[in-house]
Amino acid sequence: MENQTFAIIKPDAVKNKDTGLILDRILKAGFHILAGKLLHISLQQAEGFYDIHKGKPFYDELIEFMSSGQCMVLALEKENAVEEWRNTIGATNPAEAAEGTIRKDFATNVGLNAVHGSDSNENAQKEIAFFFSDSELRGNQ
Ligand code: IDP
Ligand code: MG
Repeated sequence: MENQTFAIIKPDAVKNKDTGLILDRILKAGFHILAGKLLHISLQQAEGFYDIHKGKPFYDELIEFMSSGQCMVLALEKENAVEEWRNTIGATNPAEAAEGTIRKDFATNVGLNAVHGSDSNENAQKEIAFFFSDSELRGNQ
């Protein structure tokens, strides 16, 4: 589906009490929140979710960070959602993120970078299915 993407408000942002401000950015940017919940994922879940990064130098640090505290997972809807959300969050490294992006305003560094965004429609669907059940994704229908 081209109108859906998957987002995470990462543990750094939740700890910093930025959840509300980031949800506000999401809504003001025109996304509809189809589903969302606060979770504290296990190391094993983080490994499964970030399987594509296995072997990279930052992998161990990444999965430890992602399982270090609560995060908020979100299924978002908007036309051209994947690209729109990537534009809203900005570059992976906040030092390179454009003005007004979520990472520019809330991230600490390239690892602790406040939010996740899917990189393709295919991965968006996989990531949504990783965290949400059918009933959680039913919305108002
Ligand atoms: P993305 O989140 O912008 O799609 P990816 O390259 O897919 O970036 O990396 C996934 C996550 O891994 C990043 O969001 C960040 O938390 C972490 N990460 C990426 N590159 C580095 C790095 O060089 N050092 C530490 N952590 C990194
Ligand atoms: Mg990525």
